[in-house]
Amino acid sequence: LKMLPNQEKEKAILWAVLASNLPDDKSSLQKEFVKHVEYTLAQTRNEATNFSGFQALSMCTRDRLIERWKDTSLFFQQNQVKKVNYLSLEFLLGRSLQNGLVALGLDGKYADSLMELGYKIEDLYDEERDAGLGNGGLGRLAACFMDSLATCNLPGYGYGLRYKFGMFYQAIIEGEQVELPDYWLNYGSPWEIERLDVTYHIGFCGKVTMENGRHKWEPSEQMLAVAYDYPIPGFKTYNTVSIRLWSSKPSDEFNLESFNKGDYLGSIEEKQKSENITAVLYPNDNTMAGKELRLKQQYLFVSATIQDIISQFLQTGKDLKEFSNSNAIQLNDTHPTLGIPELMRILMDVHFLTWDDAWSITTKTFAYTNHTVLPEALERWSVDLLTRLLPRHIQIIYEINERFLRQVEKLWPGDMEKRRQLSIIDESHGRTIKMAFLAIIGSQAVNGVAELHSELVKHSVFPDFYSMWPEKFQNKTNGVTPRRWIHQANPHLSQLFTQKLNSSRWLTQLDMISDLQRFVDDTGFQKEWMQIKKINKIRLAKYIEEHCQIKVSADILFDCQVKRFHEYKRQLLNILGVIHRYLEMKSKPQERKYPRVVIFAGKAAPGYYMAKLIIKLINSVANVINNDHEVNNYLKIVFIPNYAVSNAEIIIPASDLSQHISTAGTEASGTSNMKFSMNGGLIIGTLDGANIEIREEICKENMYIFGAQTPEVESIKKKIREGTFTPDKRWVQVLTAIKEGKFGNVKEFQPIIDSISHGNDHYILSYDFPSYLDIQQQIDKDYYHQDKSIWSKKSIMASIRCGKFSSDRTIREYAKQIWDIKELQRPGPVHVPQDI
Ligand code: 4GP
Repeated sequence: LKMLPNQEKEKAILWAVLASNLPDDKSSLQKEFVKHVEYTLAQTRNEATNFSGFQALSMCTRDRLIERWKDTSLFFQQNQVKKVNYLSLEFLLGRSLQNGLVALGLDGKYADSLMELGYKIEDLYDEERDAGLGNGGLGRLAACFMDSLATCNLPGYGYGLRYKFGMFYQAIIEGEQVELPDYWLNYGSPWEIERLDVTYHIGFCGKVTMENGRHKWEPSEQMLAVAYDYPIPGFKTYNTVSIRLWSSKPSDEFNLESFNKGDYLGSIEEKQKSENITAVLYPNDNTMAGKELRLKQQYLFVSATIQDIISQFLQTGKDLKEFSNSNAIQLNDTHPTLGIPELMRILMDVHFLTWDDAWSITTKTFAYTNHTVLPEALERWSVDLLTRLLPRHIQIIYEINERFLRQVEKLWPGDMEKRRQLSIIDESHGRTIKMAFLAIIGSQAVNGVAELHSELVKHSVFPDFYSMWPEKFQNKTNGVTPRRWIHQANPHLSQLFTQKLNSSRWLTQLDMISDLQRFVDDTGFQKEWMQIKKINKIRLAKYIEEHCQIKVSADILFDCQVKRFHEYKRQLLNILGVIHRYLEMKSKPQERKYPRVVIFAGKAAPGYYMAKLIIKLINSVANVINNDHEVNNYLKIVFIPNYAVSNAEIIIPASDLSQHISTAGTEASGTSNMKFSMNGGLIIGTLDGANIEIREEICKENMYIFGAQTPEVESIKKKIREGTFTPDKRWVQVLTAIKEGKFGNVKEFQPIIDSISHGNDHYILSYDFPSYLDIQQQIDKDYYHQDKSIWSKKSIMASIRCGKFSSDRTIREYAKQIWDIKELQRPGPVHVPQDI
């Protein structure tokens, strides 16, 4: 300031005073709130509902977040830090109000202030609709990462798409999944800041010409991408970052052809089509949807994002050759891989860099995270489609491939088979582009999301790439944010941690909770621990009664399997186990002694026939068991509809046991396993994904492991295929019960039976079934042991040894080992010094 001329100095001071420090005494909080009700919503006290209360409180919160966010961005700019740009087609954010208030440290104050105005803050929280801009694990991981970036004071921004229709709403009608559109933006989102000043042109189709020896792409379709910013607050820090989501809009350009034809309405229709591009989230998890619109989404996304990153970079006045010293770009799976040829195109065709310079920048900038080994999820796009939509990009991809294959030739001279296997272009069934290959070739780092998965990525999925570039391959075990998944979801547990540790620092240093191990044998502590579990179970029982009209007792074991429906996740194994339990209880009354409620929740992709049929089977079995008066005090089955972030926050803290039972080697990591464990829910699981690392941390006696291990799976499959494996008789009994029609229409469930009989059982359910049942028996005995401390101790250990699974740990590893970015904390609000 001292350097500025007087007039400028005065202006700067005035701005600083006006812009900083919203007061947070009770009366100011109330004033702000009422002001938003009156002036933003144009409502009076009498009109204001809980929903308006939610809107007004969100706007109060948002004002404060914006202040922090702008200060943080400016601070990062001034310090010229390197930042990460996290590109993800999914951000499963859930609700933001409570999270925002907690981060501001204002949740308690606002609760009091609003109470006086006649509102209960929890009721306002409940008015918020989930932002469901993601399918499952991958999208929720991105949301946890944003929370951790902000909290760890790391310079980073998320980029994504602003879908008008998020993840569909799942209703269960007559036992079947019905998908209803999620019009989440109909009531507006209080969190978004529309940036009409931040728009980019996006082109499609057209032709490529040469001009002065350079390529020039003249797209025949044009549209705009408009930015919407969502502030993401850090916890216990002033730092606030953001996610920038793009929305497609028609551009102002005229289409002269339709104008000439006098086709006015036709030209409007054309323009309208561009709005559709970001209209809907594709509801597929772990599978690719090969639709043209999806490819357009991907390109619009990366084009707007790369243009934005470059434009911000150029504002610093630096030379483009410095680009990768200022920016890292992380690809959350292959969905944003077109960013690689897009950066190449812009560097070469717009900024006239040579191929070598552009390639050197690109490959220093990008890094790729793989989230699945399932072949059906590995993206491939048809060469024809790409050639039509993105004629310049296909040229660049060919060139990348040519140059890469020359390297292959050097390493494996004359080996045509290697060349064929490693080519980005797959010629085997129609010509397709293997996006993962492009991502690996264009990236400086490639990582899996749990140790086992990263090993599979190296040795089974991309072995030749690993042998070419072993140094590129890394592991980054996933994590989850304890702010949402403990503090917000389980307030009583959070309080207990804070009270016993004498500090709330554990919320940003989760490792600290392992100190609580000194209480593990303390019966007072155990009681308190189990009391909290009970409170959470009562809350869930209430939710179940409201949403499923089923009464469950909070005194019995709550067993949850909540996740996307997929054959590899084996919800089918679970329900077959339930049928076995039921048959036992029916035929042997003495077996009616270990009561349990088995809870399912999760969505199936609308086009995934088997997954939907498994949902139907679960509901049919539930219908029979829940209505069987002989056993229904001992066994209940509940299917909670519309699994989403907000009801996960109720389900997870209430579980005694949760199931993570994928076929070994199929679940890349899993993240709900971490959430359940942190909240004191024991895991029944296979040695798959992050289960393995959880077991290492919490010790094997605190986890129920069963089933085949990854190296055995192939030979087991072979035996099953060849008919040399004989299943257990309990397996045969269960299948017979279904075939006899005990659970509804036999014909209807025949495809399920077929999928696990006649040598078909691809996910080896029949093999793992006996060990699954055996370990379930052990669980019953442990849970209902007369020595209650047996279970309490396991539950405590499962939670307090989970420090490793904070996403803060994960994000710091990415920051250090992949992105090379440094923590930088923005000091709190600047008080304007008196002497200026
Ligand atoms: C998921 C994986 O299935 C899950 O194991 C992992 O925890 C999660 O990503 C985050 O890394 N994959 C997907 C997907 O959601 O669509 O591939």
